[in-house]
Amino acid sequence: MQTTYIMIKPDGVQRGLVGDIIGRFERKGLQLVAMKAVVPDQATARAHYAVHAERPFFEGLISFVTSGPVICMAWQGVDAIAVARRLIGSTNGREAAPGTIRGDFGMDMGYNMIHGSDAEESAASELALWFPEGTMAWTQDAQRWVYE
Ligand code: DAT
Ligand code: MG
Repeated sequence: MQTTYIMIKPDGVQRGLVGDIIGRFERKGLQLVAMKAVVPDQATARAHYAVHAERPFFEGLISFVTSGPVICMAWQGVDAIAVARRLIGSTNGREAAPGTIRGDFGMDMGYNMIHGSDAEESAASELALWFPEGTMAWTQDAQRWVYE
């Protein structure tokens, strides 16, 4: 079992894609173990993207991701990190495969709607950064909740 950090970026929220994106993770069979909406502060955004600090697009990326609400989530499942990256698609929406989130909804490199952790180490550090309060352990059993 793995838990991965997934974040719908400001463009995904602004474009009204939150429900569709979350639905894809739910239908895939991943389990939602944390979720909140926040406007990221500078320090958190810079820590999250620290690996890109020397890249020319870094300042633009920080101003973009701090520009409005994002949806922070933790999703759990077997190989959840790689499974989520495949649902998300490659970085540039114009090249991302149809059927992926970026491939279906995106036309840009920077405005690509969603972040997903790329390895176990980054997932652990991103989850600690965005969810210092921790995630939830719960048993998913849909049929049990159809009738009271
Ligand atoms: P990914 O989000 O697919 O893991 P990444 O970690 O390489 O991609 O980059 C983080 C984000 O930075 C990416 O979602 C969009 C932005 N970005 C990456 N490369 C870029 C570039 N060449 N120009 C502008 N933005 C870029
Ligand atoms: Mg990345």
